[in-house]
Amino acid sequence: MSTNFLEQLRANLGANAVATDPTELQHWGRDWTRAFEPAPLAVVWPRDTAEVAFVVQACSEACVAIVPSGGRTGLAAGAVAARGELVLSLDRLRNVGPVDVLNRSVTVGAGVPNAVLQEALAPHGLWWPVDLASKGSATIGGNLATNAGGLRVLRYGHARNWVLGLEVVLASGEMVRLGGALHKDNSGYALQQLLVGSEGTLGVITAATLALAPLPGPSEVFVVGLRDFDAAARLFGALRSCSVTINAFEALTDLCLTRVVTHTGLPRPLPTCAVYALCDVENPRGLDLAGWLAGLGDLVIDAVVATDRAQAERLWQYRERITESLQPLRLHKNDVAVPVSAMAALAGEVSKWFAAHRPDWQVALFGHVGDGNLHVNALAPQHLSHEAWRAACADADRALYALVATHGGSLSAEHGIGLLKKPYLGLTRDGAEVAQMRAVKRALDPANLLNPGKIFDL
Ligand code: 2HG
Ligand code: ZN
Repeated sequence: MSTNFLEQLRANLGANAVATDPTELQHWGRDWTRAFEPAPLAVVWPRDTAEVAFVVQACSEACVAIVPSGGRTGLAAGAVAARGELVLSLDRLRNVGPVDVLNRSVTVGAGVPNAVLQEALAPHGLWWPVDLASKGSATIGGNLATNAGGLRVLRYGHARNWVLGLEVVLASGEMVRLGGALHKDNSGYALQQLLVGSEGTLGVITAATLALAPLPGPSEVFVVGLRDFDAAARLFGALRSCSVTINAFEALTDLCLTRVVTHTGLPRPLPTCAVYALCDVENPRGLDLAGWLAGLGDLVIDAVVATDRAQAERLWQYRERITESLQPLRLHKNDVAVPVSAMAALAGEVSKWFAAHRPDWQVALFGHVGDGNLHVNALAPQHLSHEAWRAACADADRALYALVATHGGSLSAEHGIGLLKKPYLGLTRDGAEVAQMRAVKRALDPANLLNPGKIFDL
């Protein structure tokens, strides 16, 4: 069957639109997650929405499962094809439509990389305010399918706040438009929002009409050395009551900073502290930030305020480059959310748990303090075998999610569930809620062909 099926795809899309070469399968069958071995049937690169619809319809007729694929920078194995699925890459859907400056909107293909979109918008004084460290590779389709967050959620919210309409190919192969270019539309359900964050399980996003924001004004960036996450939360509270607009408020432990310094060769920005906060603010009333920080007494151990754009960009690198600096190591990631007011307590409890139960592990804590989003990256000790490490991580995950649940939190703030977090979804989502999710999935994809086995099993 699969030979005929692939021949049919080749005959209709062209031989160079379908690959079965093992190297290609390895490359395209996975995202940034390394916990699963890719094993796709093939990879296909349709050129437009009509070709996507053709592929989905062919899959529906042949009962071949599909993994929709964007820039594959995901961290929850949402774009991993480990069970003979067809990888449907949206890479060739790179059209950027005319920018409607008055409506502040643009329609773009799913395969447009985030950074390419921002370059196209900049001459109009606009941007799409979803700002990710992985923006060079991450695509708009992937950003929407995973409801990407990133470094400016505190000010602008998640990707879902910035989508007006979607063009989607449903499991049947039918193409539908959900929403349009309207900033106000209360005529029935906002189905485009159901697709956002659905991790490719409800439909294949082929294009999106995005809402745009004016390019941010000049900002000031500073890094502050602190005692702990509690001090970071207090600093955040103090900054919130000043005359500045906070674009981002991030925190990282010294292990993160040390890894970035080792990996990038950048000099340390400050003498060693336990925790650092990186703050990016618009300062329209010209508050003297260095003076304000000095006035905070022993809350602030040390601080550096960038004096020009180049230094501001350098300071940002200590935060933006954490993931790439940790990536070469054997590590296990978590991405949890609690109310902002519980963030410091959670960070303290997590550190204590690891100190008591995994004293020989190094744990890199960082995250978006202003969003209550803590990233927990545990580094594998050399001596542990792969199996022992995975088992120890699974136990640590349960302990972490139990702590998160006591604060009314979520086991994924922004990376999604994919395959990686699927076993734990019920720990922070109510059973009745997950049952409703399954009902939606069955209604839109009755044969379970779109990214099956991601988020939950049917
Ligand atoms: C970030 O905040 C990303 O930089 C990645 O969400 C987090 O690597 C991680 O764990
Ligand atoms: Zn993050």
